[in-house]
Formats: sequence, structure tokens, C-alpha cells
Amino acid sequence: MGEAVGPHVLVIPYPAQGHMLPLLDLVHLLSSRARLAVTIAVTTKNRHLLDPLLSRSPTVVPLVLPFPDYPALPPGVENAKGLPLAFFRPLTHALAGLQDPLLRWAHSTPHPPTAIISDFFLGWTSDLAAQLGIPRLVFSPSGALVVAVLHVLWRRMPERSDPDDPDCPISFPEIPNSPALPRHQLSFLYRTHIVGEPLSEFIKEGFLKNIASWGFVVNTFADLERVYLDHHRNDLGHPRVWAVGPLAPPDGPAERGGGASAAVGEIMTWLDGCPEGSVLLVAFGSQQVLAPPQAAALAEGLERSGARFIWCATEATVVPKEFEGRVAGRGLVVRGWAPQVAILGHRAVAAFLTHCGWNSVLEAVTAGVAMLTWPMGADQFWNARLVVEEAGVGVALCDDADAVPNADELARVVAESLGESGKGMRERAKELSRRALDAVKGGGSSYKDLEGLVAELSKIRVK
Ligand code: AWU
Repeated sequence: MGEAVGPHVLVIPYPAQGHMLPLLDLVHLLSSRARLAVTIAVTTKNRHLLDPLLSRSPTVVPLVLPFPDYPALPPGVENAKGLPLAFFRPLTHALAGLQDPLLRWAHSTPHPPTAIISDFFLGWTSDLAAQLGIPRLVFSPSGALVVAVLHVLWRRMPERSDPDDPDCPISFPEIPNSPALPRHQLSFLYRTHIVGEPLSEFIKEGFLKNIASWGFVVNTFADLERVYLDHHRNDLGHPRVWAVGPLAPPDGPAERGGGASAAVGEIMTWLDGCPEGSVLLVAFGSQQVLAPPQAAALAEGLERSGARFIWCATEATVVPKEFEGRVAGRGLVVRGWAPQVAILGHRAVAAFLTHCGWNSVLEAVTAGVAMLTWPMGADQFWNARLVVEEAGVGVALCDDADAVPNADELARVVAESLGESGKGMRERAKELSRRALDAVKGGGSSYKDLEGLVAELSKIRVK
């Protein structure tokens, strides 16, 4: 082992946009603001996703490793983008094949890592950290409520009180506000867990290793999730839980997450032509694709609402024919990767029809944009609950990934969210935005948590 020459963080992201983007934003802060040495490990086909970060944080060192050989995955797959859910477990398990190459790297580099920060889907990195005699910190791309739920799920493995009722809610009395959700809205990985099946047990072990890890870094802020952050510190029995979000820089580069295929300039010019607070953004993250009947109902609802809107439709989304012609002037359909943060930050945008991915929720909160929630999977049902029931900055539109919304109902909710009856919700969104921006400013709760995290990381020495 080389002699100790100061803190050096090895960062290991999970290869999915929603997970990688916030962790790369954290790396930028650790390297640019805190001047920490950071190495970030990715596999060959994910290397290009680091370009925006490396151009603004040139001291960050990329460590590119070949993707482990894993026959159960379709050839060439190294990222969750567009991957059917069924391959989620194999992808997560395949990544554990990076443990030995990372160990060899750590033993051969002149400046060995003094800590590991890795995604919460990568529990096996706790073993790597133990082999290196350094602490492992869990990075959560989801909020503190969701992490609390995951810890109860994998520790207590709760079952329905009435196994014959698919909608029988599963409750979490050990979590503040005693939240509950129907079983079918719980995480896919948990619902499909098979006791004794190797991949299932691997996933479960990963989450249990997270709970035993040295600390947590969560993309959230105290004013939004204080009760859940305090719950974690009590539950884990130590204070090493840092809320450092929202991590997405509100004025960051439009190229966030790789080159925006949509013409950023044209979109901004179109928005410049709209009155303040008059536009609805419609977007469903980097994974979700609406089924044709859902896209048709959405289009019909948007048309009937009379509202101005930008619809970020993934390439695979079937937008009804002639729809764009019929709504020309008040509706814009953007295909491909859109500059979501920049659009949310425009003064014309006042509401956001979203699938409630946690990044999208935090970006809307930061921009002060009210939400129309249509959660579809993963942690999104919890996120929607937090947005609508706790923060009061959203209204529920749909809560089922397979639902085909009623066009009239959708039109009514859209019109109201931008109209007089949505005023209160929009004002609460503006207020929460002020608190989110205060949190990341000098002296703010997240700013101080990041300083606290860096101070702890800087104390670590490897002998
Ligand atoms: P977001 O979290 O909003 O959604 P997913 O991509 O679905 O990611 C986990 O990530 C969430 O907790 C899960 O609920 C799951 C997942 N974006 C963009 O800039 N342009 C586009 O055209 C499309 C997306 C950005 C967007 C956001 C991210 C998507 C952590 O949802 O701004 O930052 O991609 O993440």
C-alpha cells in the first residue's frame, strides 16, 4: 500500500441515468468546492457519460473497467437505459464482477482510496471497502423516505395482512407518518423476491450491507424530509447521514446527462414567447415509455385543456398523427433527450406532469414548479405521496403505470393546475423552491452537510 497522502474518494455509480446524474453532480461538488481527490469507476460503454463532468471538473480521474462477463445479460448491455425490468437483477449482479478488478487497482495505485461512495444498488462495495480497510458510504439517488422504506422492506420483509387482497396496503408503522402503500406499488425488486433464489438473496444482502455501512449521502434537503433524516440517524444509531441536495445545479449546463438531442435554443425561444407561468411541462424521465393508448389519451387531454405545453416524448413514444399541427403555437412536442432542468427553470413554466422520478421531483421543487403526479414504478409512488400529501406542491393525476387517463379529467386537472384553483399549490411550490435554494447556498442545511461530509472524509487516513 502507498503511503497516506490525503483523502481520496473512489466513487462507483449505478449505470442508470436517474442514478448517475445526481452522483456526478455530487462528485463535481466534492472535487471543485472541496478540492477532494476523486476517482470515478465506470465500465467501457458508460465512459462517455462522464464527459460533461470531466469538462467542468478536470481533476476527477475516470477509471474505466471492462464490463464483467455475464451470459444472462443480452450482449453489449452495460446500462439500464431501455433495459426491460427483468434484466434489472442480472445487471445489478453482474456489476459485482467489478470487485476484484477494483481491488487490484486499489492495491496497485500510488494513491489508494481512503473511502468509497457508491450507489445503494451496489451493496457489494461494502465488501470491497472492508477488504481495503476503508469506510463505504451509500449514495441514495432517492429521497430519505424511500431509503427508510427500503430498510424496513429488506429487514422485516413485510407481507400483506390479507394475502388474497392484491390491494391490501403494506404499512410501515416504524417510519414517521406511518406510511402505507398497496403491495403492487412497492419496489419491483422486493415484490419479485424469491426466498433462497441466488439473485434475490444477492439483492437483499446488498440492501442489508447498505444498512451496516459507515454512512449515507442522500440527494434531499432537511426542509423537505427532516423527519425521515432524523429517523435514519436514530435508526442507524449514528449521525453520519448527510442531506446534500438538491444536487442538480439549477443553472447548470443544458447538456446534463449527455447532449440534448432537442434544439435547446429553439425550445427556449418558444418558451420566451409564452406568458409567465402559463406552460405545462410533460416528461416521464429517462426510462418510462408511454404505451400508445396512454399517449393518445394524454394528447387528447392536452388538446382539450387549451393549455400551453411542452411534451418531452422519448423516441419510442407514439404521438398521434396531426396532433402537433392541431396544437401548433400552443403546444411543442420535443423528441429525444431534452434539457429538462433548463425548461423547468424558465419563467413561463408553472406546472409539470411527471412520473415522479426523484430527480424530476427535486428539479421541479428547485424551480418552484407545481406537479401533476403520475407515478409508474420504482420509488415514484412514495415520491408522489410526499409531493401531494406532505409538501402540498402537487396534485394526483394517475397512480398506475398501466392506467389510460380519462382525457376530460386530464384536461380539467391541467387547466386547474395552471388556473385560479391551482394558485395555492403554485405559491407553495415557489415557497418550497426558496427553501431548496437556501439549503444549497452558503450556510444552508445541505451546504453545511456537505462541509460536514468533507470534514469526516478528510479525517480518514489509511495506514
Ligand atoms: P428521474 O429520477 O426523474 O427519472 P428516471 O430516469 O426514471 O430515473 C431514480 O431514477 C428514481 O428515483 C426512480 O424513480 C427512477 C429513476 N432527463 C433529461 O434531462 N432529459 C430527458 O429528456 C429525460 C430525462 C433527466 C432529468 C432527470 C433524469 C431522470 C433515481 O425514476 O432532468 O435529472 O434525467 O431522472
